[in-house]
Amino acid sequence: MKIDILTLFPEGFEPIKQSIIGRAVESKKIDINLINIRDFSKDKHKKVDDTPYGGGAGMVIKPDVVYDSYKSVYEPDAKVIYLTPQGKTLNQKKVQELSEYKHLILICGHYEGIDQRVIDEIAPEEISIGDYVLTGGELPAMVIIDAVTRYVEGVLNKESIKEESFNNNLLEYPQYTRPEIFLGRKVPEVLMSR
Ligand code: 21W
Repeated sequence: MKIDILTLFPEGFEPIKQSIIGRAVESKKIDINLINIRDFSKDKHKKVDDTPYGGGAGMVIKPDVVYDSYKSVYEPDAKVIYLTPQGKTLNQKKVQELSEYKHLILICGHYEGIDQRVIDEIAPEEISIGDYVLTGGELPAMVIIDAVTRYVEGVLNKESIKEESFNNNLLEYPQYTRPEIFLGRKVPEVLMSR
């Protein structure tokens, strides 16, 4: 799976190059490509945002820089997603659905967001990771990559994915290992005969 990330803060993505995802990247199961939206500014000061029409606080990312960065990675069968607090909340079903694509393009917003016209043009799917306010779409993009990568062939073994089958997971039970007694607390008797 190829994952392109359009962002103004590509440095923020160092953590995903670790652990389970890092291994997936090394074994070429996942190809993560960071695109700095700022590289597509035609402005001599590399300006990418401007004040909002209608007034209000903050700045809005200009549509043309986002569109040009998108065109640099676009392919007809790519799934394009805009990460925004206004999006539909991510769940395990959506994660599984996204894992079926060969190519994801994740667009990270910041400030007060991206001009809606370019979003309407290129990304009909808007996703949030939950009802709380973050500073941008970078952490949400990493959450999606982490969750999706687990389904990509070979990253996790098929058994652990089956065993997990999220419903099952929601009813997860507490786990115990040795020692049998810890700070005076015994492992539940029902588990001791197994
Ligand atoms: C926070 C962007 C607040 C925009 C005026 C009218 C992506 C996120 C984000 C952010 C606003 C996600 C507006 C859970 C999140 C994200 C930064 C304000 C715009 N201003 N999932 N409308 N939480 N956050 N809204 O914050 O980009 S996915």
